[in-house]
Amino acid sequence: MDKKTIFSGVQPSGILTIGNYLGAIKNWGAFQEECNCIFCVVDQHAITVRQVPADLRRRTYETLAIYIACGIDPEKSTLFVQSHVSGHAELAWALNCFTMYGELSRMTQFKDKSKKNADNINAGLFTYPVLMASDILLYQTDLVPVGQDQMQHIELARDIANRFNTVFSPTFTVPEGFIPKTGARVMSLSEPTKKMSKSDENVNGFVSLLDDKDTIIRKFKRAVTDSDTVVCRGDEKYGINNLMNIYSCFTGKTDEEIVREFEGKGYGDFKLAVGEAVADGLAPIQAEFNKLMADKSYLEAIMKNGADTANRMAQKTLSKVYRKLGFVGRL
Ligand code: ATP
Ligand code: LTN
Repeated sequence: MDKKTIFSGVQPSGILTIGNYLGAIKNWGAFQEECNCIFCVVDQHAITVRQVPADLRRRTYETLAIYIACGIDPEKSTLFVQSHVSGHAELAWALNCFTMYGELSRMTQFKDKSKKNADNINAGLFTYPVLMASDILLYQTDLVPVGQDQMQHIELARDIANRFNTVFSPTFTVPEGFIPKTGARVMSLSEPTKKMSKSDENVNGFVSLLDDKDTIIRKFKRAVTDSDTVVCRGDEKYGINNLMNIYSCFTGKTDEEIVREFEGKGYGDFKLAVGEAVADGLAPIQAEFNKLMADKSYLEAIMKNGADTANRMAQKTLSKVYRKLGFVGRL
């Protein structure tokens, strides 16, 4: 049987958080042995919100270095930068014409980001899910490992693929989302009913993969919790539920083990333990990241190689799409 194709990406819109790590990147590596894996730094998505150009450029390198530091092996997976493969934007235009205004209006991320960026509700922010569908469909992707918040976009990508396949003939593989059992939705430390986000203006809400140990421990100590004192889950104990999820992801411990470990102890001890577990878990990633960032030419070689491979795959789908649409092939 043919190998399954896996595609995913993260925007270089900030330093990646433990939410991006637990919800997405940490789960990518497991597919590398058996599947055709493609991981992209989606810089074209990032400009739907204003970026400082120099920061965007630096973060594109950083995001690639983080992928590798988190265990993505450039020898096994294709790693590249979205704007290096023009097929993404080209397919997005075609698929825009197969996506309905009403569908895009229902996207939760669009509604949230419109509220946050009320002075810049641009057309790119609105059609962002079409570019994401193009990223996925361009590679005939079977599986898309993402956090919970992206499932709505994947559903839309499926609808667009099915629509195109029905109007013409089977053209796109209809992709499925893959969500981890724990860590699919890491919440903000300062507002635990909100998703942790790398572009949150309150830096205490997120833990970045590059935060040092003292910062990590300080952020967990300040994490908002409830007025109870017992470390256990509860319907309204959003902060503690979140910390238990994070602790479990970094230590592999079950809920029962965590409850037993902190019996008779308070939230303070628990928060400190979570901070230490996260800092210890991130230390090897940070060491590897620093090594990679010191060798830009290595990162550039990976980008170049990845873009060549991705471009070959992308052109195959794109020419099929153009033919079906009735475009005269380039002479
Ligand atoms: P931004 O704040 O710029 O919107 P973000 O932090 O929400 O960014 P994205 O680049 O949009 O991150 O997401 C990259 C991947 O990380 C996606 O698969 C997404 O589902 C996952 N992800 C993002 N935030 C979380 C979170 N809090 N918990 C779990 N997964 C997450
Ligand atoms: N929209 C995603 C990032 C993203 C993505 C993708 C994820 C862009 N293209 C393709 C998976 C597959 C987000 O996390 N905001």
